[in-house]
Amino acid sequence: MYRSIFIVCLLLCAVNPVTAQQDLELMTQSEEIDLNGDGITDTVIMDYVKYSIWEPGYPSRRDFTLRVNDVEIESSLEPDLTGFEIVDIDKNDDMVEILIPTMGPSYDPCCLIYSYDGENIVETGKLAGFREFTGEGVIYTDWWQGFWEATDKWVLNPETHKLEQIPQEMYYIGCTGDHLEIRESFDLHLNPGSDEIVETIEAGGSVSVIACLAEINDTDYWSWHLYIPSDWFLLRAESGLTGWVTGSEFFNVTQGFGWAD
Ligand SMILES: [Ca+2]
Ligand SMILES: [Ca+2]
Repeated sequence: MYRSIFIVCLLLCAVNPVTAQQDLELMTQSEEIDLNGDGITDTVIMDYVKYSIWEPGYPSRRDFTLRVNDVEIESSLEPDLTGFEIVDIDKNDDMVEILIPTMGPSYDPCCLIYSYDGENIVETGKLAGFREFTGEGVIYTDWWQGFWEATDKWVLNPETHKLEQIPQEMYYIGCTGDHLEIRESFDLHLNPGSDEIVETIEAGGSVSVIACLAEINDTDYWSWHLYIPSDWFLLRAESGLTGWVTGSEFFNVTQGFGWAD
């Protein structure tokens, strides 16, 4: 058994002479700071792997270990990890937080935020998109959705010390639609899911994209994005009327969005 594994490893090395050991750096970042405001300095240590060259088959470049004093957790985040930052979500409380950022695989920033309650490392939040900290317990995020940005508000719950997303009925888009080309006619509906037609958009016409129905639930937020065909979009016709159409229908008959991931 072990001999077989050894032979396979030798073959792999022969196929790929650049070994993981040559290209990865084991990184450690540490900082001494009072995280929970009890007047006692805490020791924060993060271990992660940084690659100068990464190829399929290498160990994960997403995994990290975070230690605060004698408590340790393991987790992962989209590549590439660059260490941690200390942030202060709410300057009115005694705690500061540990933020682990990445720019994601396609310049889509995301981060994990942790706090320390004196005994445990608590996952305070996991945010996608560009972040704006108010310092008053509120973080705004702008998450790129292919041709627009979804803005969310996150509020720190002082009791659980976790970030809670403020629900919205819909996301504002505000795309004027001047550059859009409508190739086939389609209908605008009174409500999402309604059979009642408000207006028909003819081929060659134009629309503005006002908003997108926010169909996000707590458990699905991280994987949610715009391209789910059942999403409903609120459009404004040239006539001035507004109505709803599904993304799958709208995108099928319209060109010019300039999609970018
Ligand atoms: Ca402390
Ligand atoms: Ca604070």
